[in-house]
Amino acid sequence: MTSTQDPSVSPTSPSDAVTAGAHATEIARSGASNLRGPAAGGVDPQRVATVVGAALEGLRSAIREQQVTYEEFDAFKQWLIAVSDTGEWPLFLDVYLEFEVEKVAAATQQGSVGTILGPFWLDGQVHLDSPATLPMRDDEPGTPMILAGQVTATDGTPLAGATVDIWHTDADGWYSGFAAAPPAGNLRGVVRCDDQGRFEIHTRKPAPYTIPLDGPTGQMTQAAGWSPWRPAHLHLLVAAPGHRTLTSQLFFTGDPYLGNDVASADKPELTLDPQPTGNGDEVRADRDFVLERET
Ligand code: MBD
Ligand code: FE
Repeated sequence: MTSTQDPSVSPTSPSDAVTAGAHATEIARSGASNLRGPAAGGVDPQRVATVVGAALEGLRSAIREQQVTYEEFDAFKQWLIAVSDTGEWPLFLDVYLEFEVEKVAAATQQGSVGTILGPFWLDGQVHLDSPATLPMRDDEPGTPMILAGQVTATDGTPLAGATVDIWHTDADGWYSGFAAAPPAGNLRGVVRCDDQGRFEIHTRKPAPYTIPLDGPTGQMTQAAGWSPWRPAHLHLLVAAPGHRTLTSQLFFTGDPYLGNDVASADKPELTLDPQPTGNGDEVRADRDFVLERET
């Protein structure tokens, strides 16, 4: 890591790509964010040759087709170095490639549709019993929102031991742990479902999110004229003993960035349409999850 930031400490500048990047890099380096199973341990040389060979051939064919110049090749080198220097590999990889890996994984999975994890999950958050209110500031901005539902197995059996690990931005688009404004643990928690697998989570509606614009991932995105925005989303890990953990996100009807997610992670099945509860400006969305039995 080239940054001198201590990754265990929240960054102090909210839009600082380097501090957010350093933290995400440290988590990825430790393997803590590998939630879909341990590394295969030992890489098959034939697989290396096949996959790395195909990836390199993709780049070589871009050079041939686009007649890439030395000037462009040198700019590419400098950009790659900047991605390392800012710790943005997790951000870049999760924004531009993870959705394709998720599609490969999803093709052999049963139960609820999921999507990518992204770079901002944190381990070790507070455990709460349902109904739960996520940790938040006294004056937490945004529309009060309830997410409620039930976790079942593919045969319909309620999963009593289920947990819903949830994390999302505040109403200004900042993630706790990666930006200065929200305190540690803000709008993050692991909610234990009741004996019928039911959960009810009280939080605030998140805001659309732009990837950091002061780092190489955002700068490349803008240089290409692409949108750096993600639609507002809740991140979820839905887990139960003996079942495959579902990694998902939930989006909101009417969001201006739906269908134009820089991370290509939004899916029609994942859209919520929260309705007023009549309690002030509070809204509520209901969503059930189905988990596949582990084989
Ligand atoms: C995010 O908030 C996110 O969820 C992903 C996948 C990539 C960048 C920022
Ligand atoms: Fe996110």
